[in-house]
Formats: sequence, structure tokens, C-alpha cells
Amino acid sequence: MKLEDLTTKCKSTWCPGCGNFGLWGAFKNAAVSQNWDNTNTCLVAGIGCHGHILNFTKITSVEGLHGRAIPVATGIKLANNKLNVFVFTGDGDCLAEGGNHFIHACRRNHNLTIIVHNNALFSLTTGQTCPTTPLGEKTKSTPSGNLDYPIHPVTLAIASGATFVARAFASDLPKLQEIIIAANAHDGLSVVDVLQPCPTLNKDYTNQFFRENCYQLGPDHDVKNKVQAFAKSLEWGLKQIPLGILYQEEKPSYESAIIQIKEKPLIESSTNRNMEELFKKYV
Ligand SMILES: Cc1ncc(C[n+]2csc(CCOP(=O)(O)OP(=O)(O)O)c2C)c(N)n1
Ligand code: SF4
Repeated sequence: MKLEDLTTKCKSTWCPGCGNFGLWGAFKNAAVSQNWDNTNTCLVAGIGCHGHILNFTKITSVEGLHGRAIPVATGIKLANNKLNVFVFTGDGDCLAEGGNHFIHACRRNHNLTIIVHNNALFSLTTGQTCPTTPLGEKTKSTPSGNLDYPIHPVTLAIASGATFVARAFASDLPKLQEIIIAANAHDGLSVVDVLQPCPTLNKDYTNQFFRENCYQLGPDHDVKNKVQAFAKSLEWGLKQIPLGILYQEEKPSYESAIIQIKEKPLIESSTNRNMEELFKKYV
């Protein structure tokens, strides 16, 4: 497999300097190195700037409604548990309208890889506050400053029961690629929070800000220690943003506990049925 195999006819519509480019590049490098293609992988996204990644990556994909990427992915995984399923979701998509789905997917430990494009705004809709926007931030929807306290996706993921939780920076492609591969190799719910500059709308979280204030977790960080991981997930500030794998736990995935799909995926068990009569009921 080569990078060109993932190219589609669509031209990128992201703004120059957008962090989505780094995320996309890291994912494609990971896909080439791991042979993720139409035969074994499916991509799902929500609605937002992040969702365009599906248009530019030639792997079978489904774009859900805004906030509903995770339930679509859950359905795909249950229908065919042999498929490698990635969810590309915005911080707004998965923590605001999709917040409920995020919590319960983590709690159930579905075998999904969730990649959060975290730009601390609703960007496609031109820059309103979302659940990761800092307190006091002046945005299009909060001209006098944001009154809501932000939440970090990694904190919510650990608290909700995700079994692999990591954070990476969109402009550090090699590290991000490494983390995406590790997250996908994990058997259970993986969340990768990707800090992503949005140079058009977010003038605070720039490439320079992340380069100056992020640090890599070292060998003294015990990824199996949930309390330590939770404490790290709350760190945020100048020179104080941890990157790397925060938490990892071995626990049976939701899919592995379903006896009906132990031997073969649901799609191989179901017989071809004529659905015409059933559909007529809804016309
Ligand atoms: C059900 C529904 N609610 C709201 C919207 C409007 N909407 C479209 S994209 C978006 C924000 C996307 O923000 P985020 O998920 O953070 O993605 P980003 O654009 O920042 O990548 C919103 C609110 C919609 N399309 N559908
Ligand atoms: S608005 Fe922000 S997130 Fe959207 S494409 Fe432009 S830079 Fe990227």
C-alpha cells in the first residue's frame, strides 16, 4: 500500500495552516504502515471541519449527523466486528450534542478508535464556544467572554471508563502516527485527543502555543494507574499540557462479550432477506 492509494478526487477545503492537515497526514502514514484499507477498515465522522477528512481519504466511510458519529460507528462495529472502525469527531461533535454517546461508548468499552479533533471551538459554524473553549474566551457566541467551565476530552474519557486514553499534537506527525497505531491496536475503547490549531478562528491555541506549552509524559508516568492518569488529565496551563498515553487498561471489549458474534460477524450470520414488504409499511 502507498500514500497515493488513499488519494481521492476531492481537493482539500481546509484553511492554510489548519491542524486537520497534520492529523490527516499522520493518519494516512499510519494507514499505509498498517495496511488499513477498504477490505479491513471503515471510517466514520461527524459534521464539522474535521468531517471533511472522509472526503480526502480513500477508505470506505460514513458521515453521521452532527454529534452522532459514535452511534453510527457502534452500529457498524456490531454488524461487522471484524472491521477496524475509526471515529473522527470534533470536540464540539463528541462533547456537546454527542456527549451522551461519548460517555456511554467509553463506559461500554466498544472496540473503536475515537480521534478527537480538538480545536476548542465549533469551527465549521464559524467559531462559537464549545465544551473545550476556555473560561472567559471571547468568541462569536460569547462576545463578553465564555461563562462555561471547559472539560478536557481525556478527563471525561477516563472518568467514563475508556480503556485507552491519549493526547497528541496535530503538528507532531511521527508521535501522532505512533499513538494512532497504538490506540487502534488496543482491544477496547480508545480515545486520542488531538490538539489542533484552527488559525482562522482560534488565535490563542496556535502551533506556537502548543509547541511552547506541551510536554511528553516520561517513563515515571504509570499508564495503568488510573488516579495518576486522571490527575494528569486535569493538567492544563503554561508549560503544563501533557502529551502521550495517559491511561491504558486491559478489559474485555463490549464486542468480545457478545456470544452471538464470537464465531462470525453478524453480517455473515444473517440470511439475505427481502425487505420490500417491511419497507412498504413505512411509505
Ligand atoms: C444536529 C445538528 N446540530 C447542529 C448543527 C450545526 N453544526 C454543524 S457543524 C457544527 C460545529 C462543529 O464543531 P466541531 O464538532 O467541534 O467540529 P469542527 O468544525 O471544529 O471541526 C455545528 C454546531 C448540525 N449540522 N446538525
Ligand atoms: S475554520 Fe479552523 S478548523 Fe476549520 S478548516 Fe479553517 S482552520 Fe481548520
